[in-house]
Amino acid sequence: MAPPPIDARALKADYDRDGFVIVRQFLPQPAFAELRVELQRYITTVVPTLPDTHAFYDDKSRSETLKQMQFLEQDAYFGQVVEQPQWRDLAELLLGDSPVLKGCEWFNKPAGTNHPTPPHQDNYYFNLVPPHVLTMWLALEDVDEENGCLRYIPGSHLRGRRPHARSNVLGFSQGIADYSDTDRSQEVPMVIRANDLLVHHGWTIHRADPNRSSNRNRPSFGIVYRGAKTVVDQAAFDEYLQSAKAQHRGLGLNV
Ligand SMILES: O=C(O)CCC(=O)C(=O)O
Repeated sequence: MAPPPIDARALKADYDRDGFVIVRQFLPQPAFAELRVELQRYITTVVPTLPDTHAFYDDKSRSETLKQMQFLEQDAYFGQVVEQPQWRDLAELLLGDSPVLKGCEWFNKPAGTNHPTPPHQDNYYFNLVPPHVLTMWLALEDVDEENGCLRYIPGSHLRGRRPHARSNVLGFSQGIADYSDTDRSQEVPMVIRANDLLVHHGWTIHRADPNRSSNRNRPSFGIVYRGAKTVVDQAAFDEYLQSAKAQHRGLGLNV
């Protein structure tokens, strides 16, 4: 079945107001099925050859606990996915600028692991000015509160940067330092189906609980685009990198 047409004007208005949007059944079914097959190919044949910083496990001795992959765009298949108009046109609409690839990732919460996503803002990691950067997060399975859906705070992208501190969660080195009960009361859980797409702004506060289900993984495919007019605040970025490296060393990774 073809995906429903996108109402561009309404989507942009929602994104500007809330700092996130949901696009239901984003990819045509054959493209979605192919993406899942290619991810499985990558996990089976490429991940075993990668350095520690490209693929993170909850427990490296158990391959089923793979929880995050970065730099997927270096693979020929995913390198062409990130160039497809399906993704880039939506990014351009929401950014209001020409999209430049920032990275392509895979996030999982394997069933039976205790892997929370700390509350954070992506642009705390990226340090882009102006903050015209977004993350597209495609659910590869159904996602709900039990298996660790994302939770957004609507409108938080309009209130700028929050203080972050180093977290102990591999893959998410920084979390909001003063996250409060008021913040929690404003969260909206993103309960979505496989092939639904979330897009969030670089300042949108989000987090996720661990996967509390017994047998349902929570894999997702992510692409980050920045606007062509953005530049990196180098001093802030260097500070972030030092902190991320210190975290990796503390967690025993080869960096
Ligand atoms: O998948 C998750 O739990 C976190 C993903 C995330 O934080 C992001 O894509 O910015």
